[in-house]
Amino acid sequence: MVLKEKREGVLLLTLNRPEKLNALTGALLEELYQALAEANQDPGVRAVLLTGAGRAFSAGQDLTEFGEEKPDYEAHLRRYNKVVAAMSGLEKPLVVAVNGPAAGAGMSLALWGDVRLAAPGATFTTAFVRIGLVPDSGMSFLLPRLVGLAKAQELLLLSPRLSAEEALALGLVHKVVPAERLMEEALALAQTLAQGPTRAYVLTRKLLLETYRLSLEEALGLEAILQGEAGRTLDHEEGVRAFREKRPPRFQGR
Ligand code: LHQ
Repeated sequence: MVLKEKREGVLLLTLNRPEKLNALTGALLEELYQALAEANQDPGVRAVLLTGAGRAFSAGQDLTEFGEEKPDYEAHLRRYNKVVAAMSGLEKPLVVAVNGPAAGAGMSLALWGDVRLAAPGATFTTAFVRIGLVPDSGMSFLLPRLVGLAKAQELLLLSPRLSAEEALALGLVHKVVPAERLMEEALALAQTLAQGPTRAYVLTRKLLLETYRLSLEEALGLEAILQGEAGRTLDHEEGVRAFREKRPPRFQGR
């Protein structure tokens, strides 16, 4: 259900239920969580790339998963929240290649990418209210931060289906890439990040996510703490040395 492939420092994860538009089930979420946990453990993995198999990225929760035995959604969301915690706290940079429709929690997962590319055929719809639900998987947290409150209200309450170009204009994705080049370009980008100062990328994500709950004073304090941490990495030493020696740096992710 989640294909895993290592390619030169990048772990490529592919949501693989193409016949169901990669709709999310408890089992798929668990596999995704395990794959992210493995990425954290594996020093050979310096960046992660997430995409979907077939014509969709992910249609969100598989609406046929439960039948008559519908679980308590509050309990079911623990499975989602575990994945979101693993993505937002991933110790490697995360690139997402949105190859097709992303809906509901599928859209939420896409937005957790540090860098998000999309094919022209990608579409984005929050979908939750269409079936009488509220945003989840971090969508209520991330969407207003990415697009502002007014646009988030529109996207969540009216659930339009945005094209890749509209998503680009809103900042939901960073770049639209022709479909036939999407994976090539996403992989090249992930490999570039994989060769970079990956600790600094991850600490930067942490700072950006924290800004929303910190006062200026606290944010300055956290910057100092994390700069202290970054300043103790070999990558910082190497970056400065390479700058002095006028050569490209060789970062190791530590
Ligand atoms: C699907 C799905 C799907 C199953 C399309 N499941 N079959 C919720 C509940 C509880 C707790 C946890 O959190 C959540 C979070 C959520 O994610 S709620 C939101 C769930 N997702 C949706 O409501 C999205 C529903 N799907 C769509 O809006 C569209 O299908 C999208 C935009 C994904 C794709 O549109 P199209 O490209 O036009 O494809 P389609 O609509 O024709 O769908 C193709 C097939 O896929 C179709 O089946 P069929 O047998 O008719 O070919 C759909 O029924 C099936 N499918 N989404 N989530």
